[in-house]
Amino acid sequence: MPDIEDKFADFKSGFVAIVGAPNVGKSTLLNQMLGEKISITSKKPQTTRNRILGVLHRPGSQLAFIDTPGIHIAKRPLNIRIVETALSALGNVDIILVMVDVANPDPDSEDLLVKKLEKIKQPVVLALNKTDLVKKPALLSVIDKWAKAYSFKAIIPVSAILGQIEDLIDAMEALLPKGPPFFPEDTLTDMSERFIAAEMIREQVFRLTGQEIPYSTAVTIDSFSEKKKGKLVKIHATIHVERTSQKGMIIGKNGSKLKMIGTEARKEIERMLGTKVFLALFVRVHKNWGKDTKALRKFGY
Ligand SMILES: Nc1nc2c(ncn2[C@@H]2O[C@H](COP(=O)(O)OP(=O)(O)O)[C@@H](O)[C@H]2O)c(=O)[nH]1
Ligand SMILES: [Mg+2]
Repeated sequence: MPDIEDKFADFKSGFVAIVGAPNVGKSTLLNQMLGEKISITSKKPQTTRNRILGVLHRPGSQLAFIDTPGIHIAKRPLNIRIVETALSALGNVDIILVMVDVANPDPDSEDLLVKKLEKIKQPVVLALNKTDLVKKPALLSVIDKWAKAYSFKAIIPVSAILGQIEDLIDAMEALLPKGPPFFPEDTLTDMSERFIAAEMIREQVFRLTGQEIPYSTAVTIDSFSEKKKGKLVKIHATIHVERTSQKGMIIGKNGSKLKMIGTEARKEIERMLGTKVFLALFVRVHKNWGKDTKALRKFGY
């Protein structure tokens, strides 16, 4: 029998950090690469707050992606924590994937990013996302601009939403170091279903509420019943807001907003678990939790 070293003699594996400004499509790309939703997305910036791991298994290689919160100039303690989380992902990876939105350039975030890249030793690949929104000549001038800004190993136009991402995956695979896989073949992520369920609730708050509400929201899972064949999974969760006025806005007229958030989140959770779910949502005011370091820890940031 061949021993394990023989079996993986030609195997390639490594970690890839996905970084970029808020809202460029990092989480959308990760979900598309994995063919499954593990990272929440929305039209609003700063949806992702934690480090999200997703593992892509290919015949001769394994790519472990770390989806990061967007890098931006932060002032609030919550946002400072979020940017620290994004930057700390850069140190221990094999490849850095930088993503920009070609339809909505963000010079401030992009300058900050290029400055951070100057200190980096690992290979950096640039993904130019949302090519579905721009015409070819505009894209060519964007490619030209970026080629001058930094010595990327590859610059690849993609459309994460349309799944036009194969060239990008190939480019990253080519840069992987040799080595056996880090994760078993059936591992998609290291996050618990409990954590992803809380994220799916937070995603609907991001999508269905306006103004500052999404940024004042944290979600905790209070109970999560065991998955048993033929049985409903029962989940109790709390949406924490920073002010009493926000509680009313989450609940909505006659509870209509909260009901919508619950229904949409439940559908996503059912898809993830592959079973029917009963989801009960509560709303609680935790005054200014985003400025309270103890609360940040309690909510997982
Ligand atoms: N048109 C277009 N929209 C995209 C594409 N990729 C992502 N989006 C949208 O951009 C928004 C932000 O995406 P998200 O993945 O949350 O960005 P992140 O903050 O970088 O993780 C969402 O509304 C996505 O549907 C793309 O390739 N084309
Ligand atoms: Mg994201």
